[in-house]
Amino acid sequence: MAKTVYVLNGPNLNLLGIREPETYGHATLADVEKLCIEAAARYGLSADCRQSNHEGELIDFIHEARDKGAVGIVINAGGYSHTSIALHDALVGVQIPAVEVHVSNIHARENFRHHSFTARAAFASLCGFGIDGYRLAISGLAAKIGATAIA
Ligand code: CA2
Repeated sequence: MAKTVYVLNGPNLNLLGIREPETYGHATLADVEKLCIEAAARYGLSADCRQSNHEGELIDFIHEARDKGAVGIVINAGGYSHTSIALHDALVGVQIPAVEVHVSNIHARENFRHHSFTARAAFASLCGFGIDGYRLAISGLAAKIGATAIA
């Protein structure tokens, strides 16, 4: 059975492609999830994609990733990235290699977006690549865990 990467999207990311296209582009969350499934398949991995607007549910997904033996986590915790010590602690606690993604360049935006608690729990962070950041995150994660591209 294929090894699984959890792709977790946080609050308001269900609105991708519906509002604020100047910041987040026109692609929808469904487009992101399709891209992740295809990117993971390239490395013989499966992507289990979840979105929640609730901090506790995101923490439950992280714990579930450990319980199910997931080999990696790609996380865009949305606004919780900048506020949530609890999500940071969950990521540290499960000891699964994680990559943080932001669609926008958080460093070119308001000061309150410049710090990320979840980034501190990730081995790498990507921002500003639009939804392509998720594909890059999966490639980087695959390299980190030694999964090679299928010809
Ligand atoms: O750039 C990102 O991916 C963010 O994680 C998106 C979050 C924001 O709070 C972070 O600072 C950066 C916001 C989620 C998306 O919110 C939307 C709101 C309206 C329309 C589309 C998306």
